[in-house]
Amino acid sequence: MPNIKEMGSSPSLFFLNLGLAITPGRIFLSDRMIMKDKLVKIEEAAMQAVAEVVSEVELQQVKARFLGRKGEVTAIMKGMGQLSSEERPIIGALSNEVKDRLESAFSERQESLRQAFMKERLVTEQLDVTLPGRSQRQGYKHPITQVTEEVVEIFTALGFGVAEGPEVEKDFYNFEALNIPKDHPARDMQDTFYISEEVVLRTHTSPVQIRTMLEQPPPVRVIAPGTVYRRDSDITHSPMFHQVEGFLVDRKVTFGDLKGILTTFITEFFGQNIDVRFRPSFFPFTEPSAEVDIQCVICGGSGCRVCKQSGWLEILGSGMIDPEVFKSVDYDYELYSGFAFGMGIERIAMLKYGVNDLRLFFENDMRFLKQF
Ligand code: 2NL
Repeated sequence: MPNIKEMGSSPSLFFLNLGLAITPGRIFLSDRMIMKDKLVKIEEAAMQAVAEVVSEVELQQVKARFLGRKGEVTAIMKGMGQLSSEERPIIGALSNEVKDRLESAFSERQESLRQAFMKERLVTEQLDVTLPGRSQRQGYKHPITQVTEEVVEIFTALGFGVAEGPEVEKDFYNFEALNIPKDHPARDMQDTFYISEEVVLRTHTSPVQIRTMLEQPPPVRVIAPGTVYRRDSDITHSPMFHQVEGFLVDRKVTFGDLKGILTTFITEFFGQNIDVRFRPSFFPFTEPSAEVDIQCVICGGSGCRVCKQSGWLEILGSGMIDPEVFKSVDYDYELYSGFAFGMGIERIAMLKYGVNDLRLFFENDMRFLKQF
């Protein structure tokens, strides 16, 4: 911007339209000419900038640079107050023309950018609606979950409820209330994960049933599926595995009821034609106790490696609940009787599906898991 004040209040009065003034010793461009020249240059620069922008954002920046509040054209217009009254309308008209031309150049460019953008989108966002769909890989429930759910379904159909409880359990619920004496090998540090002297990782889901009996009076029939822990690890043992236990307490419950319920469960789970036998056994929490075998699902009973030539496979433990257990939960053992049973999910899953290595259930190899 020319310094107008330096040139006197109205120097251009003496100038010709040529825009040149001849004063002794110096040639001045008139203010008008300087302004006009500047406007021409600004317009040229703006037009070029408009032509060069490649996006609407850039265009807005260019617009701000020339027509914005602090823009170059705006500055000229603001500076007009200092022009003479003759010059002001001329420069004023000129700058308005420049401003109008720039504004239309901006909107034209804006429109052309927008159209170019839309054209590009039509190309880049092309969608072939005739392409075949991309198939989503199907997820599966883990076989242990599937088998647990199947067992739960069979027992709920027989009128059993389902109970759950903590995996970190007090010694009382896991051992003491189940008539497992202090010197019993199951309590050994070698066999049980101890959190503290009084707290263990549950070694079976029986503590859930103890908690159930402490909470509700007979009649009661409940199963307790869940994760359990034992310090054991080889081809047939995992330190973490799964169990379903169950029990039923009422008046006049007999060993016949136990046999009926468990035989029903086994034939539902393994098939109607399977042979079942009850074999005397011992558990601290049941008396009498029985282990339940099924005819070997591998050889059909003729004898093989899996059944160790016996023709039979052990699949669950059971028995009539020991009166000592009833004492711990304050059930009247003169009035009530009941049976209980427990089975390992991995074991019955292996037998049902012919899996020969327990560890396959914990390796999460999709080639194995996909087969269920
Ligand atoms: C097995 C044997 C069994 C039980 C679990 C039980 C629970 C209570 C009271 C009495 Cl609260 N008994 N449970 C009874 C007999 C056998 O499991 O071989 N499990 C894998």
